[in-house]
Amino acid sequence: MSKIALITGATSGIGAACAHLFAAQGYHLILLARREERLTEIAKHLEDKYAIEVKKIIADVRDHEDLSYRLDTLPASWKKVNVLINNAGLSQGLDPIDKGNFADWDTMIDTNVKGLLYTTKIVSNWMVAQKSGHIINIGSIAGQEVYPNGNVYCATKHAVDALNKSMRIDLLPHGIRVTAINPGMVETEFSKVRFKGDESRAKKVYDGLEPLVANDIAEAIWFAVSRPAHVNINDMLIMPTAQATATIIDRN
Ligand code: NDP
Ligand code: 8X3
Repeated sequence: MSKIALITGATSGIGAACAHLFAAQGYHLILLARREERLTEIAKHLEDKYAIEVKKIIADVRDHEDLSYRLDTLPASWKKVNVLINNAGLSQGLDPIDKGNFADWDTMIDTNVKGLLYTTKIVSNWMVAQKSGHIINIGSIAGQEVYPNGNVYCATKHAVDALNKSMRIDLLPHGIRVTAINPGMVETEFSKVRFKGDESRAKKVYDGLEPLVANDIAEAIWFAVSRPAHVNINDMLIMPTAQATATIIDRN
């Protein structure tokens, strides 16, 4: 069997772009997300276009029992995962700490931190057994800086940065590569999700600048993955040219 990539959050944005790019490179894919119809559509399109095989996992990364069950019951040949892309994640709301919403905080922490941990624990066991693999953790500029009202989302991405560094240490004896990819503004469904479906507020985030597109990040991930086996890219911070920091943006 050729190489296998497992991508979480594959129904949209960066995860969907990675699915396309890795399929084009001949990888078989395990695609994971909650929206079944979309995942089925993407899987079928990639199988038809690239003559690869796709396993769909309809799952919520927050539910570790269900996640473990679905991943553990994959056939043994599908557990020979070469690349795990820990991409599923989201922001909910943009409020000062005193106005924050408990449910939003739980959703972000449970998805961005705990979901990433659950997936990593399961898949890194497979990688340890085969003594190889590459884990890509999608962090953010929000994991390098904080910005007004970003509080809990920024905290989750700082946690991803810490976990990326920790994984690199813990998995070192097993020949597993670990890379954080930290994007600035990428126009995906991210802002629509953050503002809970408010499309006009989401659109304003990208007003007057050329943001990154999901494929820019997929290409950076592919660069890291396609280095020779003795090379590990520890992290990459990738910004739109018009964005210097989380908050310093050149808008026309
Ligand atoms: P999108 O909203 O376009 O995609 C998010 C993906 O995550 C979807 O496929 C969604 O699928 C999946 N997802 C969300 N929650 C869960 C869950 N509980 N279980 C399984 N899958 C889930 O956003 P992006 O592509 O922009 O986001 C991808 C990653 O990139 C995130 O970690 C985000 O924090 C990070 N990022 C984004 C930036 C940006 O500006 N866009 C910048 C820096 C980092 P479904 O709803 O079907 O489950
Ligand atoms: C997403 C980028 O700047 O909205 O991680 O936090 S930002």
